[in-house]
Amino acid sequence: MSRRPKLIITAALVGAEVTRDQQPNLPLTPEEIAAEAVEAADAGASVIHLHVRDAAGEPTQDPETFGRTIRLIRQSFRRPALCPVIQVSTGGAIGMTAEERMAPLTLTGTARPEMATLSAGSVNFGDDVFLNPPELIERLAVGMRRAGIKPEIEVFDVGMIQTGIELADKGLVDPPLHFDLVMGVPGGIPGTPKNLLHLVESLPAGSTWSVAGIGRAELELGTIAIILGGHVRVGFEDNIFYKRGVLADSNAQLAARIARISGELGREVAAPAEARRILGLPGKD
Ligand code: KMH
Ligand code: ZN
Repeated sequence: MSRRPKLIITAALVGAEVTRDQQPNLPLTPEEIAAEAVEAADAGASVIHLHVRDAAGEPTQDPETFGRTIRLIRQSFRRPALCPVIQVSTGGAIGMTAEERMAPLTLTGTARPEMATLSAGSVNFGDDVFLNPPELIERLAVGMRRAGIKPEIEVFDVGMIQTGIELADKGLVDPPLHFDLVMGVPGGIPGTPKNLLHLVESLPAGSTWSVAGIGRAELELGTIAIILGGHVRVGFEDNIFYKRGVLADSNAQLAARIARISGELGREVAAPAEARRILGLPGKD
């Protein structure tokens, strides 16, 4: 038990699918997203999984909007080391082109992300299909490698772990690999404890992982991940409720609950500098 690393909490603040009608506290503008990121960080989040929206509140991969949001987040911290790891989405929204999805990888300077998501396969996504053909996966991996951005390999079903391993075998992704086990998407692997154990046992040795349980699986699987020594993603992208029938007040409220449970289970929460160490990212001053 004592060998468990500190817990990395990732806050997935906004996503691409959730609307204000469903969750009135959903942050949409760069200012709102940045404020939500700061609050989530105060509650224990050391990684921010970032999507952005356009002026109409629709998902966009516009690099300027990403850049503005990232700078606003970073400016809110006294020192870069205190700012959470910024992880941009290259999943974007269903139907986006490869070019749109690649766009946040072009950010440089103070807007350069440290991580990006890399979805490792296609999956039915409710009534839609989230398309990730092999050529696109490799293109995204190469783009991240060139930009020095660490991929978080998004796993929506068990075969996608093998795809991540093959990317590493081809030299397109550098070990140690980091996986995010997204569980409970309608069409993907169901969010059950048994399935989580199967995914974790299927990971290559030496990798790090987090779980992103959709809906009520967020709390249940997050708690199991704390016990197993994994890491946890929370936030409105995956779950808008605090409990059955009760909407969450904020992403920070969801992060704070996981931090609290982790503390009760004897596992400290990682600060951003510790998260960078655990994930093998370069440190910041
Ligand atoms: N919005 C989903 C279709 C990611 O961020 O990389 C894809 C997604 C995954 O959210
Ligand atoms: Zn996402």
